[in-house]
Amino acid sequence: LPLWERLEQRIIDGEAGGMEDDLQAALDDKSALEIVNDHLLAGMKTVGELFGSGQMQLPFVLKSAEVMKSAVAYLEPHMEKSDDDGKGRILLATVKGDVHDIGKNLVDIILSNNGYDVVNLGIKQPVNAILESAEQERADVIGMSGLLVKSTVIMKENLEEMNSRGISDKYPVLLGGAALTRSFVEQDLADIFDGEVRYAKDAFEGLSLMDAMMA
Ligand code: B1M
Repeated sequence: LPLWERLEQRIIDGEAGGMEDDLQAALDDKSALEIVNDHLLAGMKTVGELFGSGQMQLPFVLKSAEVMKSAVAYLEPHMEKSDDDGKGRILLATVKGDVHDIGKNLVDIILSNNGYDVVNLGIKQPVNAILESAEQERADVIGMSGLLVKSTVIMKENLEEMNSRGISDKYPVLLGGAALTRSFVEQDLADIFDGEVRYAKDAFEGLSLMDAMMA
């Protein structure tokens, strides 16, 4: 296979052997972020389709996810970093009951490389942990990620909890993850939330929304 297809196929096959050589060769022609966006994410998309249609079993999805993570870790030092610093602080978490963190960690990388302080709490974070850390870490924004449909319900509950604690005005909220839609966030959730809640379809929209929220 040609290099670009091979990168994608290695993610689909969960095949780590030879990946670093291919990534290194790819860096001759494309930026690290282009490699992630144009090729590695395409592989993960196929994995999701195969899994969703019953053609791939969970342990193989896990292998693909591990190869994806190590590829991103390999590319990370090659990613462009701005000289900006101290633009604001975001607390990032995958919500309760959800283990998916590849997207959240990409958001972490993009924001960190572009001048934001990121406190990454990790996966399966209950609302109490998120809100307590936001307070302790003096976060400017709370970012929640979730990929399961049930995570969209959890996000709604978390916003309601912020309302009832009277802290919705204190923290603008950024939401992302494949199970969300723009209209669910910008209409349904915006309707029930007393503060500002925004939807980011990808890490780059997350960055521009952070820039807008911190302006
Ligand atoms: Co899971 N999984 N999974 N999985 N998995 C999905 C999400 C699923 C859609 C697959 C499918 O059926 N086609 C499906 C959910 C269905 C649903 O809820 N209706 C699913 C399922 C069912 C499950 C399990 C329940 C399976 C089981 O156990 N039977 C289980 C759930 C466990 C749990 O959470 N409690 C499970 C487990 C796993 C693995 C552990 C094997 C692995 C995760 C490994 C890991 O993350 N460490 C995994 C994977 C890899 C996937 C798919 C295939 C790929 C996800 C991914 O990493 N994509 C996924 C299929 C899919 O998403 N279509 C699937 C790449 C990543 C970069 O994209 O996270 O969307 P994403 O992030 C994007 C944007 O959404 C955005 O930026 C990123 C790009 O720039 N973004 C943000 C994300 N968060 C953001 C936050 C922001 C801003 C932007 O601001 C705060």
